[in-house]
Amino acid sequence: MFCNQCEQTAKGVACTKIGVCGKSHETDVLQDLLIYALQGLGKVAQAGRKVGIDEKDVNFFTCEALFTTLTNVNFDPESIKNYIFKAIELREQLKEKVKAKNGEVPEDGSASFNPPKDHKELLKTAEQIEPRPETAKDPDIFSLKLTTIYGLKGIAAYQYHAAKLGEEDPMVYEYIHRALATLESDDLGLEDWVNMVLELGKVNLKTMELLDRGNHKNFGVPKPTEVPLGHKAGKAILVSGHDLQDLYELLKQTEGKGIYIYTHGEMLPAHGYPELKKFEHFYGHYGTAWQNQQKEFPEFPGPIVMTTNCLMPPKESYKDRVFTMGPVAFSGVKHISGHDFSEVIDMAQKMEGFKEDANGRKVLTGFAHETVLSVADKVIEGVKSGAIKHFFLVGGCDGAKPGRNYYSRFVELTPKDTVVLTLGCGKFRFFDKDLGTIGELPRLLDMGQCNDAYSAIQVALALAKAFNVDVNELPLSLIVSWYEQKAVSILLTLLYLGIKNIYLGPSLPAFLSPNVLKFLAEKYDIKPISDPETDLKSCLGA
Ligand code: FSO
Ligand code: SF4
Repeated sequence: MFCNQCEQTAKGVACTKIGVCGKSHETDVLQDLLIYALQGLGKVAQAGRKVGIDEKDVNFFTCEALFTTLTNVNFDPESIKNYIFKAIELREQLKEKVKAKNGEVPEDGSASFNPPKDHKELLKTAEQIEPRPETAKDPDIFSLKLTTIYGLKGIAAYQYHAAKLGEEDPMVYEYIHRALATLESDDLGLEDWVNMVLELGKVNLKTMELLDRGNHKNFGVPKPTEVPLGHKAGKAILVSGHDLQDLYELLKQTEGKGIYIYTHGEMLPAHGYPELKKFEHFYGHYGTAWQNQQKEFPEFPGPIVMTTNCLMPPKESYKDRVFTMGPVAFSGVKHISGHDFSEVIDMAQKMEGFKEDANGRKVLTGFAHETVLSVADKVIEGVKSGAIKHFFLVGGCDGAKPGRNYYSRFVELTPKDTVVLTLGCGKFRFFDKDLGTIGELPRLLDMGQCNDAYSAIQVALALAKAFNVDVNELPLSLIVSWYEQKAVSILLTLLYLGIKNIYLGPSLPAFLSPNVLKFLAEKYDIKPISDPETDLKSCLGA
């Protein structure tokens, strides 16, 4: 196996025997084979577009299948095999439709590839097809191709959620299929691949906008909301991941059943959405972020639903209480089809739940762009009067590796006349810190999930407009933590927007070759984080 798609990759180079995340060799090579099968589907989908065919199920499947290969989503080789064979089935069906319209059907490479049915043969094929640096013709193009694949996984995850909420744009699918179809080509030069990667940032911005619209249309505009970190005596279900629709369906099905619903990890911002918080049994946030699940889940007295990443290999002590959904899977863990939560509800009712109330502290969430911009005049006034000296966006995704306390330390050190915007699971390093307020404005504003980087971008662009300056001239610094491929697509969006001076950590992506890294550092001033004191000083120009 060769996998270097996430920040915790072995030795900062690549996982080659088993994933640090727990992914097996078998799962890894099958995931790469699935990407190859999707390249073929991409080629035929593009041929279809030329004759006016743009199939909804092909588009949605492509996103779900890419999403399933993202870090901490699918550890089940059987499930990945099913995706591979489904990709081939859809590709062949699409070919017939293209032929019927006299379109030209591609048959080269992945477009006519047929995976062997025998498991051993399938694995052998997967091992041969897996992209490896030693067989790459050009290390920089190889690096940009990997960046494209990883960024595509991020876009696909967001588009998957958005599509479920009825928000789609043909340009997103066209890009995904075009990029997939191009991966096999040797015709493109370095500049073409740089452009492909920057276009990815543009498409991801569109995708985050679609998801923002889908979430806000369906569940209302988030409002600042206090979320209890304690629990109530009673039966309990824990929900993790990012999918608000899955949570909504669970809330509907558990209404009046005497079960409290708790969030874990990235589901925390769900508490800010009016259509979700209206459910009285939607109580609070249990535990912290994804990387602590193996410590926190054993103590939770009820079933646990993983709507998306980040799933870690479940310990035996709680494995039978975990349920996966959509693209998430783990061998031997129950998978919910559609939105039928009856087994989860049954289990919650049979279990004891929490014996007594525990009144923990509370945290604030719900500062979406609409909310922050509704007080824009006060914010602008604060900047003009000198009450607000600087904004920091400290967020992104968190990981399990030590050394990530950089972010909590950084936030602790921020001066009292500065505002910290945050999002993603990176915030769990400091989400319960009381930073106080500037006037009525809390100093720590949780804008939501990683996809709500869209909100942060909207706020930054609006401030730049109000002050009539370029976004890079704002008193704003971006301290971005990255872990998996959604963060890759967000980073590319920031680059596409021309945002410079990003402090990136805890380490730089292993899939960027020295030349690509040099190019990014020179063109966009991307800086690796150093220590909080030094970086803070440099942000404040001191
Ligand atoms: Fe985190 Fe995981 Fe949201 Fe990521 S829970 S690490 S960037 O999946 O998606 O912020
Ligand atoms: Fe390693 Fe990350 Fe790939 Fe898992 S996803 S195998 S930890 S690089």
